[in-house]
Amino acid sequence: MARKSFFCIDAHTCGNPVRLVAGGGPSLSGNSMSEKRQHFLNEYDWIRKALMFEPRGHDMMSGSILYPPSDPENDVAVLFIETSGCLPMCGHGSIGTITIAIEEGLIQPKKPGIVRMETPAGLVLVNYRQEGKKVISVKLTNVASYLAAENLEVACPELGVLKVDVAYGGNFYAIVDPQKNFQGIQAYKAHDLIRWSPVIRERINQQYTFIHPENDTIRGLSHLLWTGDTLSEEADARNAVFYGDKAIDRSPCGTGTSARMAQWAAKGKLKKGDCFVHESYIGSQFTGRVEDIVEIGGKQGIIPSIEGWAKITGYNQIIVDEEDDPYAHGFQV
Ligand code: PYC
Repeated sequence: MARKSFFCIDAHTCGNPVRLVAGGGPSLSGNSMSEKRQHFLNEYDWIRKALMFEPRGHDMMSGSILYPPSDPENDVAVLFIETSGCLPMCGHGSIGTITIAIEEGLIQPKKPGIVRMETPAGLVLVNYRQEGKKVISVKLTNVASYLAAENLEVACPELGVLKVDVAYGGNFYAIVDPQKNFQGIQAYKAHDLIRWSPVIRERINQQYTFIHPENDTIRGLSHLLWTGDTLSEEADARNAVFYGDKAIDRSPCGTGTSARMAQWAAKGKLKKGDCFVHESYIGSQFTGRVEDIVEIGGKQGIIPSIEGWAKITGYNQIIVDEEDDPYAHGFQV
């Protein structure tokens, strides 16, 4: 059938888009969300491209599809779809997805206020708060996060050689802190970061290999987290997270916040129980917390939590007609 229809519920988490595909998603096989992600990537990636890229989406577009959990103890499984691919884990995507799923009655958690959510990166425990029908906050207790490498040197166009740390928080992040050749995000425009980031990402991936110690389908540096001065006094830190080919996260980025907390914990700047308020490029905030210290792949890591909010923006019946529309599967410029 050439004409496909997807019922999507659109939202944003602290400014960044979340498009939950509530109808029309494909059935996937596999014994875990990680295996189902591989099935999707092999056979259905056109759905991601059609719904995320222009003309139906845009550079920042990000979304999810819900599946029944593989373990009946859990409440739901989530596939993340984005302009950058199918992320193992997405923090802002999870906060938006849970907000939509609860407000719209798409899932019925076994215990009100708690969702056990399977993701390709592992189990994420979600606590949400409601006022009436509205979900007012979502807290994710994320997968184990750790600092993978420190002080890697990479040449950045225009800026020169930069030192970066690489940390995992559900995706691998190169963290660029202010230093001799980089003054901090306040000193540059978003389009400068967007111009430099893919070059740095490619150079780091050519020189170094990052593979998750417990799941080798999670590999490669996908995101950059540039840091700089905060806008508000209550924030501990601010970031501009680059993803895909042209996106700067409008939210403080859940997996990026987890990676940065792991970096700070490894450097002794955060300890168990400490909170960490992370500010996005546009000034929206997530509250993070170091919930626990754990071992992962022979390294000391943390279990971070991230709390934020999301708002539903609309209902969207999206048509993808391969026979009628030359841009049915989207395009990138
Ligand atoms: O919130 O984890 C996140 C995320 C990843 C990419 C964009 N946002």
